[in-house]
Amino acid sequence: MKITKIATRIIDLPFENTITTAIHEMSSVGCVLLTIATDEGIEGQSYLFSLNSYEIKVYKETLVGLSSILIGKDPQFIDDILQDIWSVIDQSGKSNYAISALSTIDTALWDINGKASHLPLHRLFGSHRSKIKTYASGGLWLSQSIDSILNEAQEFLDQGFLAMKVRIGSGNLLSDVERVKQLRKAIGPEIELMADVNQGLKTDDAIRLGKELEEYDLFWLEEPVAFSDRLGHAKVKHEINTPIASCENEYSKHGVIEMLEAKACDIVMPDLQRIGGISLMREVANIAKEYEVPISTHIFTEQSLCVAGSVENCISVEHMPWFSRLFNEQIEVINGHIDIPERPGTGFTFNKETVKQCIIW
Ligand code: SMN
Ligand code: MG
Repeated sequence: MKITKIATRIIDLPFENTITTAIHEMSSVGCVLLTIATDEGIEGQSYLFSLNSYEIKVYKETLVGLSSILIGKDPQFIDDILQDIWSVIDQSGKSNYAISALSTIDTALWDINGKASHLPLHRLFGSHRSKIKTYASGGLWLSQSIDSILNEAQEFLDQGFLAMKVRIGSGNLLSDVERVKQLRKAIGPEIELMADVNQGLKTDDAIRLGKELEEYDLFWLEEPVAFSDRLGHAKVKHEINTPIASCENEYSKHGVIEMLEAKACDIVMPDLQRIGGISLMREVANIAKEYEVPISTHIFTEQSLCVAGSVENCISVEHMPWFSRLFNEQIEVINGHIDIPERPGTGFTFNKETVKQCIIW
């Protein structure tokens, strides 16, 4: 098999409302879609996204540039191809754009390999489970009022979720605690509740907040301080009884290893686009396993399911509905779980209508 053609398109998926976290303000996600075509008619598909519009063309050009390495190569020699890309990236200093492009190529190559073997990727890798726990993450934003998050929490329960994540880290301790307190009261003790600080606090304030939140039995407290502050994470973890989740902002396995060595988190949250695609997400899961630390995948719900289905220590996938209209196949949440798709490759293919409606370049 030979790779014959690379196609990229930029689309923008608008949100109904502008939403915020401690550090983000978002009204849409810009995506670069990648399709890798082969002489056997098998196509691999994947995407990357940007939370702001000004970077999206940088991502696209980086992806186009690095993808040109693929032309004429056999996609089944996936490791060799990735090594070629790594050697280019290594020389130019491993920018986050380049790693995102590599990640996207990796995922599309695995998609081809799954389809060529007529296997869903979790079966190609070796299956660990046929369904995985998920939690509602497309809501409970910092920009919403308490009434609005309480209504949304009820909607999540009605949709079949048994876990959900609220954004805090506003800088106002009382208001953060009130959000969690009201939510816990509304959803009851059985539903898992996580809170994401999105790096919004300094260590002492994060410890203070974490202690105040202990009585609301959070399943985890996420990114309490700057992602690169290993020591700060470790101090918060040491001082509070709630597990700490982090690593969504790590662009290499070495960053994750540093976090694990520093005993800085209890749950590793690899992000498909940042960590190096399916290959590196699986590798990082296995590294975390050596430290007896579980993973929970970050955003990229659809395309992370094959990892969740094939590594032993994955406890959940984040349910982020932003990209669902991009795909022909839809995820269903049943009793708080998602079935790992049994379709070949990643199991998700781009919906032509959505692409046509949302294309910007
Ligand atoms: C998050 C990251 C990026 C955009 C929105 C929300 C958040 C998460 O950190 O973990 O979902
Ligand atoms: Mg987060």
